[in-house]
Amino acid sequence: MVKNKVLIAQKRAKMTEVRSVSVAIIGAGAGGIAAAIKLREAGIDSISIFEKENDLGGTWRDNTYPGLICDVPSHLYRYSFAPNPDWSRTFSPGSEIYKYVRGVAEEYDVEPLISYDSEVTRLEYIESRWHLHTNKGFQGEFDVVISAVGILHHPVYPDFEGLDSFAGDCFHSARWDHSMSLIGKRIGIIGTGSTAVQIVGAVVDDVEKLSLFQRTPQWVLGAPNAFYSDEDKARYRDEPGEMERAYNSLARTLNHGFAAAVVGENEEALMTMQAGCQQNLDENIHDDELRRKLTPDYSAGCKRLIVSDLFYPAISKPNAELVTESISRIEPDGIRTADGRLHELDVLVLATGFDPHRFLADSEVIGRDGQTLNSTWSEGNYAYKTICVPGFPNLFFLGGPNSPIGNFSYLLTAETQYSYIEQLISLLRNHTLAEVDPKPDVTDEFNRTLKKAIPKTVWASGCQSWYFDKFGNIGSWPWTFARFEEELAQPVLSDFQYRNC
Ligand code: N01
Repeated sequence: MVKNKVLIAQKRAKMTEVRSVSVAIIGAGAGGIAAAIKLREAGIDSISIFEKENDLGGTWRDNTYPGLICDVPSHLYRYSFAPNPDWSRTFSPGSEIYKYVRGVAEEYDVEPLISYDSEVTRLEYIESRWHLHTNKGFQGEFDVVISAVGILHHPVYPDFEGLDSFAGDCFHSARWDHSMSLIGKRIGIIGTGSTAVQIVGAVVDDVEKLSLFQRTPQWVLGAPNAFYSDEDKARYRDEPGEMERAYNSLARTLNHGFAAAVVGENEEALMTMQAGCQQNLDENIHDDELRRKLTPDYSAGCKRLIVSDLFYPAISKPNAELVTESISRIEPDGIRTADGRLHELDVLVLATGFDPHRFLADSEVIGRDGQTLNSTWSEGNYAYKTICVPGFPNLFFLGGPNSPIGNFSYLLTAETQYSYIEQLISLLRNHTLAEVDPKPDVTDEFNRTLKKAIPKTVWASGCQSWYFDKFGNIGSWPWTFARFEEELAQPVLSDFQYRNC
């Protein structure tokens, strides 16, 4: 007891020595919520979260399409400080993850920190402070800004001739219209990424006819999605050590197997993955012509790997059709393909993905010397170790350029990045520094090394994917996840430049 009192007194004394800093977080998704919880835990009280929508949860708020399942195993997809014994299945439904993220935010009382419907339109660095403006007219000053705007967030809309003329219901998969019933309708789905594959599996039995418009076939791993029994959940609840062991075993398999394979560090795992996808295709698609159409001409893992044991059985059903003729235009009654055929539709779903390279592109971000972030990134986004950019002091990114965005847990990535950011923030707090940003030459060297590593990744082995930006750069971490954790364990202080208060 006495010892505790001494410790608390010491902690208080220490707290009074530190400079107080205010932090703005942009985005109330899974990353922003984690940052707020951890900042508070570190003793920072002045935290404001700006969220442009009217709810928290990021991707799990936006995506509500039928069949939405996280392709990262449930027990890996959790905050380290909030393990969850109650996941229902190996891969959790999106609604369950939304509930989990919301539950954590409520438990840690994060919601009062959030300003909803508040889009950050401008950030300007003036005399060691970020001047932040929102679309609601708010103006405030902060010592630190953390961007947690997410990655798969800006829907990509295809620009087919006549898209606006379609007479039925038409929406992007991330803007699902739940007011509409699919029962007995003719549905067209454009795209064959994870989203489209999950929708196909979920809706095929409800609709009269399903037409899937494929531009490029994808490799699909057929992992079963088993339910956890009540006994499993009770065991995880009663013996947290066991849940931790399950987590560690999954992390080892994913990070050292799959993640090492896609960056060219585990040839055997890559071959196993390829063989697993091929086997899934061979065993579940019995029609030779359909199998030919569904067979990719690139390596498994080149595009982000799809996990589904429902897709092949669903696309083989008599009311489903895989359309591989290219789309000529959209007409009021449906889609006209290059062979002249009109595919009549009542509903058209654009499962055409997201632009993961936008970051803060919609805000005007003006750095220390008056340069904008958009001009700094005019030939492609880059950062020092995914976290920060020279000339933009005290602006830190969760999920920044070249973050690991393969089939990983974004929560783990964001927490790893956060703890690195927290160490930089403590430099500001403990050493009365006004600003910290990475040195330009060190940042250049980091990005030269990164670019050299890209060609040996499977993503660069001959396919097109959302990993590429418009300049042809691959925006993912080209090394192992273990290296990501190592590089972000502790900042190398000599890699940064500082200014005193
Ligand atoms: O998007 P995608 P997604 N004409 O970009 C096609 C994550 N996710 O929403 O391959 C015709 O993968 C495009 O064709 P092509 C997951 O990381 C996570 O499915 O470019 N087709 C492609 O088939 C995933 O990787 C979960 O030739 C057009 C599709 O649209 C990421 O989100 C669940 C076209 C887009 O596929 C994105 O997946 C679901 C056009 N003009 C998704 N434009 C989780 O579990 C695009 N396409 C967390």
